[in-house]
Parts: sequence; structure tokens; C-alpha cells
Amino acid sequence: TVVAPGAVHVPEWLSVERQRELVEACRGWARGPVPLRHTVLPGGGVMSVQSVCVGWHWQPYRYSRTADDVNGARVAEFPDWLVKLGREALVEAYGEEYSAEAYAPDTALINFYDDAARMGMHQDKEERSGAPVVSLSIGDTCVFRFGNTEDRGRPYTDVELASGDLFVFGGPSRFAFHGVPKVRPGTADPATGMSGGRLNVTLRETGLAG
Ligand code: MD3
Ligand code: FE
Repeated sequence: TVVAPGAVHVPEWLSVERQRELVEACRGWARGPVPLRHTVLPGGGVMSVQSVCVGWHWQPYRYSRTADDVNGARVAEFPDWLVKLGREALVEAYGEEYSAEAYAPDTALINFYDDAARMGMHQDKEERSGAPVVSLSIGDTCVFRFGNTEDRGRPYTDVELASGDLFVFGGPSRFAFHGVPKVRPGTADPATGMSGGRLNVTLRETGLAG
């Protein structure tokens, strides 16, 4: 389903088996070298979502190789299988004509939502690349709010993102405001390995070197 130009939602893209594999990989990254934690914002606010990064560490509002705001450790290497998964996702969303081999995601942001977690409306602007963002959802369903490129307010479209769903944000949608106003507790299939809460994995190109 094309939600806006460049924004494509593919429900139930990941099989339960692939969801379980991704959950296992995320469990590993959540243990370290940088632990899953609530990100603290420069103004002192604490995000309700818990996060961990792979490849590059996102700290508000820049990328680095080391988690200077957490434990100083260097983040885990970005594995080749995630690059392949990202390319596969773009072909699925945009079609075989899309030059997916040019896509070189080098960072993954892994977000864990408990029943109370939310993400306010924001833009992702730290990347020095206009390449698409690939989003994969596992576990509880959420309400995802996809907005406009001007501000946090209307117009926006609310979309339910369920376990296994793929969402790609490219072209004019890449710099749109978006957020997660609600998670629906108890909607997950335990066969995915998520017994409660929601996991979201986004793949991105930072456009950074080194
Ligand atoms: C649209 N995560 O990590 S995924 C984020 O479900 C983030 O955890 C949400 O927003 C989540 O920054 C939403 C969908 C998403 C991710 C990145 C985008 C949509 C996007 C970047 C640009 C435009
Ligand atoms: Fe975002």
C-alpha cells in the first residue's frame, strides 16, 4: 500500500521464522557491547522507548562509533545479512526496477516499546544521505502516525503496524514527521519470540565514513 509518495507499507512481509531470527539477533545486541537503555535527551528528558544501535550509535542528535552517552563502548558491527535484508525490502516495496544494490545501510536503530512507551512526532535528519529508511515491526501492533514535512501537526495519516510488517520511507517521505502514539498490548503472536511489547528495527544509510 502506497501511503504517500515514497512511503510504502507491506503488511506481513516477514515470516514468523524470520521475525524470530530478528528477535534473537536483537536480544544479542540488547546485551551489549552497548546495552538496551532509555535514551536521555540533552534537555534531561528520558525517552519512554528503549533503544540500541548497530553499526553507528545514535545519540541525540548525532551519530558516532562509540556510545559516549552510555558506556563508551564501540557499537556492534553492522552485519552483511542486514544489508541484504534492506535491499530485499526495497525491491519488495519499490519493485524489481529499483536499483537495490546501490543501497548500503550502515546503521540499525532498534527500538523496544513496552505497553506505556510512545514516540513523539519527529523528523530523522542526522543522516547525510537521502537513501530510504527500512522499518520492520515485530510483536505488539502499534498506531504509527505518518505526517507531513512542515510540522508535527496535521495533516497526518494513522496506520496500524503489526508484527511482520515492512514500511519503507524514501523520496519525499524520507524527511516527513512521524511518531508512535500508541501500542496495543497483548496483540503479539508469541511464536515470533516477542511475549510482550513491540520491537522496531530501522535500517538507514548514515552517509558517514570511518
Ligand atoms: C519516516 N521509529 O527510530 S519506524 C525512529 O516505530 C522511529 O520505532 C519509529 O521513528 C518506531 O526514528 C517509527 C518508521 C520510521 C522510521 C524512520 C523514518 C519512519 C520514518 C525516517 C523518515 C521518515
Ligand atoms: Fe524516526
